[in-house]
Amino acid sequence: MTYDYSDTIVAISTPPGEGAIGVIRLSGSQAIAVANEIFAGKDLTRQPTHTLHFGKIMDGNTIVDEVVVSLFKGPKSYTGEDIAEISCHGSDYVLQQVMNLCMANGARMAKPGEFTLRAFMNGKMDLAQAEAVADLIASHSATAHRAAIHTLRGGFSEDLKQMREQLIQFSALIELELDFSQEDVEFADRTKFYALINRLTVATQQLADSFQLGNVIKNGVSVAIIGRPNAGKSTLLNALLNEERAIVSDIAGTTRDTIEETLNINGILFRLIDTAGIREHSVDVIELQGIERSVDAMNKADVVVYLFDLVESRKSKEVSDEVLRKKDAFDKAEIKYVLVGNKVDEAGEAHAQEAFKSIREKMFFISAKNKENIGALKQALYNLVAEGKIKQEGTIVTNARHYGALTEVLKSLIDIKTGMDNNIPGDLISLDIRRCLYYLGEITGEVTTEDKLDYIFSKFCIGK
Ligand SMILES: Nc1nc2c(ncn2[C@@H]2O[C@H](COP(=O)(O)OP(=O)(O)OP(=O)(O)O)[C@@H](O)[C@H]2O)c(=O)[nH]1
Ligand SMILES: [Mg+2]
Repeated sequence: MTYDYSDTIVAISTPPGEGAIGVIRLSGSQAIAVANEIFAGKDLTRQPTHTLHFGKIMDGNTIVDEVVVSLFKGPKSYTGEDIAEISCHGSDYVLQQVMNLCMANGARMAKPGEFTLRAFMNGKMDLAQAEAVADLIASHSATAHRAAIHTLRGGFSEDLKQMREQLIQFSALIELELDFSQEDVEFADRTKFYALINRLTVATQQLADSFQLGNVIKNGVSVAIIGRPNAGKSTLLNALLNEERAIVSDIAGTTRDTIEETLNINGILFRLIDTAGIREHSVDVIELQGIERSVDAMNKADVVVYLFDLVESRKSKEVSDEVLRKKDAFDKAEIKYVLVGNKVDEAGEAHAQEAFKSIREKMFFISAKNKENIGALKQALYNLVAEGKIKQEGTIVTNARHYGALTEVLKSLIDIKTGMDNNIPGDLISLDIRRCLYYLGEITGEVTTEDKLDYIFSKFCIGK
């Protein structure tokens, strides 16, 4: 696909379904003229930019709707082109009619993300910022929102720009040396260059490291609640959600399939998964399938909540032995986990403290039924993924594409350093510097291809 910006695009920018208002957005050189063709009211082509106009949308002699049209003339608009936004009443039928009229008058239906693509092409924002627009629209929690706004406002781009500029300065000096290679001169101060490469390596590493958290912020943290039948897993899910979501009963094997619900803790989204109780000797086919899914959920989860019944552990030491075995297994497999003893209301705090003395600091004793100590458990889940890592300022990389490019930047920085350690010739170092600059530029879109852009923007919604 090759991009053609001479035409005018149109899309419904509000979500489908009934609403108080629905917005049709037009962008391109003919945007205002097209709106004017179907608008009964003032002559829109003669109105100043950044103004609102009340009038009717007409299909011949038929009134389609009463609307307000907003005008933004390029370059001071979202896309950098002329934009007209028609705010209609939010009926799917009305919006479709207005869309059809716009297309009958010369506008073309926009592709997904095409408004933002045009904004990028017209230099209104770089690629990292454009991608943050999609993240912002998709953000469902405070931290995801904050990360997207930071990138959208150019925070991440600024970090990268500074790195690029410093590197370009040095690269120019080294290339200058190459021009004078006969004379054996050094324009680029190697000590300073070394320090720069070290600084850039640390900064890139920090950005790349933030992706682990960024991924959590963007996609949420999956938490599998596992344990024997009747431990109270479904009761715990309900207590965490504060609603009666899952069926609870004293029949072992109540939950047959996994149930997933989201919970926001301090601005981070957790996906809680209640599973079927795992017992070793089941013969029930459905239960076995449920158990299989539980194990699967556990293996895929970011965090495991291992729940056991303190009443049972008071009866038999076998239960606490199993808890200790699980703990060792989790530690060995480097799985993030919390061990939770349930039914402390019935078993008594004294038993709990005594039976798990050796690993006390790793444990929580709760009553899921009476919602005791649930707040502390929530805080523990939050701490497992976010403690000390979420700051109010600073960039958190949430985009896998950016992370991939940062990894390449890091590799080339290491190559530059190794090259300098081994006194390799300037022209080879210069190659590594260019590779580094290339990947830095790839993030912000200074170097890109149409295929890449197609791929990136195809994931946007239509109308943005
Ligand atoms: N005393 C007491 N009973 C509880 C507590 N939590 C759950 N129960 C009871 O334990 C029984 C089992 O609870 P569920 O939540 O269904 O247990 P589960 O782990 O989901 O069980 P399965 O789905 O069968 O694997 C029910 O009768 C609950 O009322 C608690 O904190 N204290
Ligand atoms: Mg259950």
